[in-house]
This record gives sequence, C-alpha cells and structure tokens, in this order.
Amino acid sequence: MHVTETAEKIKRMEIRGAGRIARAAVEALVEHADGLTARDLPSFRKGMEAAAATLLATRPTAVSLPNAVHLVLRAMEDAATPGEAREAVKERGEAFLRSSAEAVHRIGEIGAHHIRDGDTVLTHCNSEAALACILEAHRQGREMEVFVTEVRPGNQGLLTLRTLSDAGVSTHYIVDSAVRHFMNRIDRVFVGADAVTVNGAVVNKIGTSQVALAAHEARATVIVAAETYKFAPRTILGELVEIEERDPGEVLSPAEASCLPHVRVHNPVFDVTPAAYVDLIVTEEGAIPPALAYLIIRDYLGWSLGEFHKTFQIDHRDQV
Ligand code: RUB
Repeated sequence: MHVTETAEKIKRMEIRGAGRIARAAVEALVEHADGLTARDLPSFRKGMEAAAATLLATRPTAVSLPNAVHLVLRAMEDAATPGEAREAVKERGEAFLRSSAEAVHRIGEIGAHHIRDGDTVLTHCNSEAALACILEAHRQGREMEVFVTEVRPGNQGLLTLRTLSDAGVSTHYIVDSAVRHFMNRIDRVFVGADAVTVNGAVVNKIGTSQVALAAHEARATVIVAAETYKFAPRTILGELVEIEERDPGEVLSPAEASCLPHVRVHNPVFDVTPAAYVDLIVTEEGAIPPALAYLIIRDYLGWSLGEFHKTFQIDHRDQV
C-alpha cells in the first residue's frame, strides 16, 4: 500500500493497534523503497525520510511506530548506492515483519502459562499480543471465561469479542464502567501496550489504568503483553510518551455538542498505568517485572544511556 494511503488509514484507525500500525508502516516503507527512483544516495535517503515523516505524523502514542520506522531507516546507514540502500531497506523491513509476527506467537506461548485451568480473565481493548496469550491457553485446552470491555468510544471490544467467539472461547461482554463490579470474579487481566516506559509504566487504551487499579484492589494479577519494540527508548532521557487526543466528535456528535455551549468534550485515547499496578510484562524474550524495563531497552533495542549521549552528542556533564 502507498505511504500516503497507509498513513491515512492509520490516522482514521482503519489500521490500528500498535503492532499492526508498525507492520503496516514498514510494509509501506518497503514498497516505497521499491518504487523510489533516485540518482544518488542522498536523494534516495531524502525520499525515504520524507515517507517516514508522513508515517510518523499519523498517531503519536504507539512507540512501535517510530521504533519500527527508525529500525528500517537505519538499514541504509552502510549503503554506498541507492540500489544498496533499497536492498537494505527491503531486507530489514521483511526481517521486521517476520520477527514481529514471531514475537506475537512467542508472547502467546509464554503468556498462556499464566492462565490456569478454571481462570476468569479480563481484557480491555483489542490487543493481538494479549489475545495471543488467551487464545493459546484456550488452544491448550484450558477452561476459562473471558470478560471483554466495550471500549468507548472506539468500541474495539467488538473486535476482541469476534475473535474470541470465533475461537469458541466462553466470553462475557461488559461496558467499561462495569469493570469494578465484576473484578471480584477476575483472576487475570491481560492487556497490550502502545508503549512501555523506562520505569515500567504502561501506556495503553484509555481505561487501562482504571482496570489495573480495580484489579490491584481485588488482588487480580495484571499481565501486559508487549513485544520488545513497544518499549520507549527515549524515556531514558525523561521524554514523556504523548497521549493522543482525538476528535471530540468521536465521543459526542457535533449535533449534540452544538446544543451544549458550556460543555467541553475530551477524548484522550490512551492512559498511563504506573508500574505499581502491573505484575508482569510478557515479551517475546520472556516475562519480566516492570522494574526491568530498562534492560529490554538496553539489551534488545540496543539503546543505553551512553548510546543516547553518543548519538545525540549530549555531554554527560550537562545531564547531572
Ligand atoms: C489499541 C490499543 C492496544 C495496543 C496493543 O488502541 O490500545 O491495546 O495498541 O495492541 P487503538 P497490539 O485501537 O487506539 O489503536 O497488541 O495489537 O499491538
């Protein structure tokens, strides 16, 4: 799919979910590299960077998007000709697409160990990584009940319902505000992530933090399923993950809102769950407590504090 078409679909949320967004962006970059005619290497790089900028400007929260896009762009570093750069982008992009799919599969296998026979599980939003855990436990024959939230205003819960129902999983559908009401019946909460920060906080669909808080109160275990490329390297430098605010019209129609001149409608679509409310983060490299998030950023994404200082030429002394 063309870069601008992919970008539009990501903006409109026809392509959504952090993993899918990253894969769609990488597919678009690979296709762009294939069709890009450039006389010399700098123009090829410029063409790729412009495409990357269009994709990066779509949605600000899912860190999978910049992580994947930069991974692909960095493949051009050692190229000497446009042809070499094109091949490097294609190779890196295809490798990312393969490893991203494998990561979801591996997370499913690891996460499934955390669902016991007879468990009641709750999931919020529509995360393929979280669903991989639930579906794998079901495939292995574990008896379970799954509670699925509605997820206002986007209703992503409907996507989750369909997947679980198609797989034959016994599923309950509830409105978001019923989470605490049912929490005493829940053993495990499984959610995905758009970003995991260096201090183990999890950025995910709005309402996740309330779900985690209710789970904490009821002593239900909160498990986050997140590929390593959902971890946010720049949070090492204290950068915050931007929370996307979408059109208020998604919450209240412009016609309804126009009758309410003193009302402001807010539509943040993600929130931050502090590490204290997260028991485990399941990555394709294994399950870790949130306190170990830095290790994922350093060992699997290859970004350490020292590396940042080198790359951005920051003087250590300025940071103290
Ligand atoms: C999707 C969402 C998902 C994460 C993880 O929000 O919050 O839980 O992106 O999904 P939106 P996955 O619908 O606004 O994109 O595990 O599929 O990457």
